[in-house]
Order: sequence, then C-alpha cells, then structure tokens
Amino acid sequence: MPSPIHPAWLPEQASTPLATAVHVAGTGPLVATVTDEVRAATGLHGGHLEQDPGAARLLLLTLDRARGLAGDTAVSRVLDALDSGPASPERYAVVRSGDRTVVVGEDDHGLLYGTFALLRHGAGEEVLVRRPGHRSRMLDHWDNMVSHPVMGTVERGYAGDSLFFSDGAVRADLGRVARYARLLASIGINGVAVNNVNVHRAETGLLGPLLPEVARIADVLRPWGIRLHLSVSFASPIVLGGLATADPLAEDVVRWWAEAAERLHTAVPDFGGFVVKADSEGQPGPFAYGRDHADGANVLARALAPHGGVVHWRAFVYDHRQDWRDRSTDRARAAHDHFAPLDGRFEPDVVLQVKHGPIDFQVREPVSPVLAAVPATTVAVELQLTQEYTGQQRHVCYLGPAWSQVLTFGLAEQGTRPVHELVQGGVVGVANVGTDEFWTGHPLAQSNLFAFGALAWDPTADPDVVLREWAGATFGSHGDDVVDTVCAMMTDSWATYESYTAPLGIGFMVRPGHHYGPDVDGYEYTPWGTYHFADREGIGVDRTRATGTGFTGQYPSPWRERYEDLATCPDELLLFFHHVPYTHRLRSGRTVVQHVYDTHLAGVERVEELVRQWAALEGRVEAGVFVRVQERLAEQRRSAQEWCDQVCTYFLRHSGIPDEHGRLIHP
Ligand code: GCV
Repeated sequence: MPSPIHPAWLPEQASTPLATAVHVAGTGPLVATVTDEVRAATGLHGGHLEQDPGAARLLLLTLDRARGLAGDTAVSRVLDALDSGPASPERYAVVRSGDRTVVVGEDDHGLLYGTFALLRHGAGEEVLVRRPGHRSRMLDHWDNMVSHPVMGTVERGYAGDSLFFSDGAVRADLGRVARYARLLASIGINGVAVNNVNVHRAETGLLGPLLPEVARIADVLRPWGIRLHLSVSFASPIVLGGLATADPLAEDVVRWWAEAAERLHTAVPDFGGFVVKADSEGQPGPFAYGRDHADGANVLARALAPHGGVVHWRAFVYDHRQDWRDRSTDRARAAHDHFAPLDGRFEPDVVLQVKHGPIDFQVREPVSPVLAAVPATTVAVELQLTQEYTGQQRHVCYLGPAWSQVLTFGLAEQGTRPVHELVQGGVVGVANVGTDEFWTGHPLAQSNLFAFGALAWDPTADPDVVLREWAGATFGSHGDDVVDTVCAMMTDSWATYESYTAPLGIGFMVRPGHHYGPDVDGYEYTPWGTYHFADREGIGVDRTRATGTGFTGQYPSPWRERYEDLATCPDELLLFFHHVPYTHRLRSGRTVVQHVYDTHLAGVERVEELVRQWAALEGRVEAGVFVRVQERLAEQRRSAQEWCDQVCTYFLRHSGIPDEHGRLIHP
C-alpha cells in the first residue's frame, strides 16, 4: 500500500465555504481547471454550477467575459478597479459585493490564481487587485533519470525519489505530478524545469527519442498554467546528434539546435525553454571551443526564438580545480569576472540565472554583485529550496526571511534599487520535493515551497505573514494555538541554524561531498575554492581591494566601500570579507571568539526549546506529522550539539582563548 500523500497547505477544510451558485466563464485552457476546482469546492459545501450569470452568487470570469457583464454592479466595481491600474498578464481582482462575489482574471492564468486566492482567503468588500512582481516564477528540479550512485534520483534531494523519473524513464503514473502541479498553481508557480542541470547521458535523450515522454509531463503541468523547461547539455549535438563538435559557431551545430527546438515545439507547443549549466563542475561548455558564454547561450536562444521559450543560462561558473595554496584566486569573484564583460552581448531571450550569493547557497552570503553588473542583460535570481547547506530537511529552517532579505536588498543605484527590481528574468528556485509522503521529507519544510511561491509573486511580502498564512492553511483546523506554536518555532529558525553552524558569513565548514554536519577543515585543503584560512591569530577571507582578492570592488557603491572597511562591514558578513584576529571586537561589543561561543551554545538551547514546543503539540496535530517532525527534531538536536562542539573546540584550540563565562568548551 503506498503511503497517503499529505495535502500540504490545501487540505479540504482550508478552503473557504462556497455554498453558492457559481458561474465560470472565460477563454483559455485553464478555465476548465478553475471549473473543476470550484466544482470540488462547491460540491463540498453544497453549491452548484450556474449557467446564468445573473442568477450566480459567485462569478469567476476572465477579463474579456467580464467586460460583457459590465452592467452587473459587482462586476463593474471590479472592472473599475482593474481599469484604474496598469494592465498586466496574470493579474486578478476579487471582491464581495452584497451577497455576490466576483473574481476576474486578466487572462486565464489570472483567473486560476484569483480562484485559489478566493478559496484560501475568501473575499472582502474592498476590491483586491493583485499582480505578480515577476513574470517568471520557476522551479528547477535537480532530478536524474537514472539513480546516481551517490546523489540518487534527485541531486541534493532530501525528500525521496524523483516525482518525474524512475529507472531511466518518465514515470508511467504521473498522478503525483498532477497533485504537485496543483500545489504549485495555488502559489503562482508558472514554470518547472524537470531535470538536473548536471545532465547525464540518459537525460540527453529527453531532447530526442524521449520527447513523447517529455510531452506527457508537459500535458500534466499545462492545465495548471505551468510550462515545462528542460536542462540540456551543451554537448548534446555530439552526444545525441553524433556531430564531431558542439562549437556554437559551427554551422552544423547551429542547425542541430534549430532542429532540436523545432522538434520540441512540435511535441510541446508551449515549451518553456532550456536551462544550461556550462563550463561548470565538469559540465561541457563553449570554453572548449575558445568561445565565450554569450556565443554559447545565443545559439540556443536563436534556435528557440521562432517558437518562443527562453534560455536560462547559469552564471554559476567557477574553477573547481583550484589550488588552495594560491590565495589570489577567489571563487566569489568568478561569476562577475566571467559575465560582466559579456553584458549587452546576449540575445533578448537569454536569461542569466544568478545564484543569490557569490559562492553557493550558504546560510549567509552577501548578495551576488552580478545581479547589478549586467544592466543590459535579463537576469534571474536563483534561490535554493532544497536545504543542501541549511540542514537537509532534517533541521527546521524556514528560509522566507533569508530570501526576503535578498529580494529587498538595495543593491544598485546607491543602495536604492532592490534586487527584485533588477531581476526582470524572474525568480528561480531549486525544488525541495520528492516522492516522500510529506512532499518535503520534513513536513515543516513545506513552508519553504509555499514561501518561495509567495515571494516570487510578491517579493515585498513580509516573510512572517507568509509563514502565518502557510501555517494557518496547513494546521489551522487544529486550532489557533497550534498555528501560533508552529510559527513561534519557525520564525527564527534560519537565524537559529546560522547560530550553531558556520559563523559570521564564513560558510562551508560542512562535511565534504554530502554537505551534512560539521567538518570545519573539511574543504580547507581541497580544490573547491571554499576556504576559511583559520590560523592561530585569526580567521576569514580577505576579499578587500586593499590587501585581498579585490572582490569588494565588484560591488557598486555604497557596498564596495562598506564591505571594504572593517568599520562598516556588517558583522554577519565579517568573515566573508575580512581576515580578522579572534579578538576582533564586533559591533555587539563581543570578540569574534566570544561571539562564536555565545551563539553556538545559545543555538543548541534554542533547538532544545523547539523540541519542547513541538512535544506540546502531541495529540493536537495529525499523528504521522507529529512523529515525523519529532524524529527530525531529535536529529536536529543531536546535529546542533555536534556543530556546536566542533566549531567551539576549533576556535578554542586555535585561539587559546577560553569562554568568558567559564562554560564547558571541550579543549
Ligand atoms: C547541481 C552545488 C551543488 C551541486 C549542484 C551545483 C549547481 O555545487 O553541490 O550538487 O549541482 O551546486 O548549482 O550546479
């Protein structure tokens, strides 16, 4: 018997009662989905579908249909509100006017999102108009067709196997994908790349013999307004096409990509486009042919151009065969060094996909300077939902606050222009789901999927409000006090994770390979470019222009000056930018070493409190959820202690400075 699948934030009881006569009208394929959704919801609460709009109590309309009903007072209120603002694809408006409720979508996508908004929140008497902050809101799955001996079927996956693939093929039963797509639609996701950016031989076939299988997945995603994207290997013309080269300027290569795009478009008419990791961590790319990344991206973009679709070209390009003895090479610099000089050379349908920080999804990094360095290029920011470096879905770590900080960070124009305005190519997240019965392994990690959707739609949303909304939808039927407890546990969980792991922005310190648990020197003498340079005097990476790698110079003002100067560099990023003595005093007044002791010991105490907070919910939440979270918290408690002990002991041994408060730090 397969385990039941958890409903996440869409349990039946979370929808607003719609005991009413419902009229649905519009154009576009998603209108059928909307009809099914309200039929299910009204069926639950005793309503029915109504042909006559005049007799309906709930009207769900696309804008073109709403215009035909402008004589209706409630509809005309919505039209007035929509007409008083700028038109925007996917926009919707919702209102309750007397005993009638109206939802109007600018298009069928807007109607779908408006319907979910109504089901979740109901309607108020003021017309609520909402439009997405980003046109593209996409999830990248790092799913493999064939199970990798180390990574399994999902690279950095902590929630079971791939939803899409099994044993080298697309799953015969895509029922779970359909449920997933519904969850995604309810939070406004409109694109999914189904396979890993590390493309192996098996996945190359997705562009060729396996196209009908790709089309099957696209057919399941389409009714939910989600376009399918594929990660492709730059070497596909060789591996799949049998050509002698993948040189992007070679005529037969240009032709091969054009034919591949044509085939794709025939099989999947709304194909979203390609995602490419090139010249990075062993993936092939244009450097092999003496070409640059604009040459590489453009050949794919030109192939897609006649059909629509974009190329998400990743900026995650760095030397992973670095010599740790060479202190001048700095992995943080790499993306800017490679891509800033190419600004203005990319085809319009290339989106440069930039990880939010310059290294690799660490618990704390500065915002990547690349996001402000290529104004003539369309840029997307990449976030990581799957908790590779943030506890691997064994630790509670609500990432909404971290992403909110990135999206609202004033990076450009003297600190006045936030990241969310710079990323015209939208927001991309590395997915955190799999075949696990709770979707995300740790049931509370569902919050990260929910928050990604919410912040991709509205990057200015308050992550605490988003958390409460998620907790209310997921646990609301168990009582407000349960929701309060869950929120209280999670609101500072990112800060808690940071407090007992790598301090002050230094990053890594994880076990090499799988990246779980502490190993302070694990990466110190490796080729991966992620070092902390601790010695008996101090720790940190000097990335200043004055004496270090010069990385600070990649930032626009005021950040280049602020990060350069010890006096103005924010404490939480101190060791990212500076090598300082253990006795360096932070703005808090504490020394670096004392900060490490204090935060790590407090972090463990906070996890102990989490264990107690959750224990109080026994019998108040579904038993399966209770047990799973309880098990994960026990592991988080163990792991937090291990982190605390190793990091504190490391600092004690290197500095020789004991804790000011005389607490036990293992010598
Ligand atoms: C998909 C990190 C991860 C890799 C991942 C890579 C990337 O290095 O550890 O597993 O590969 O980022 O984003 O391409």
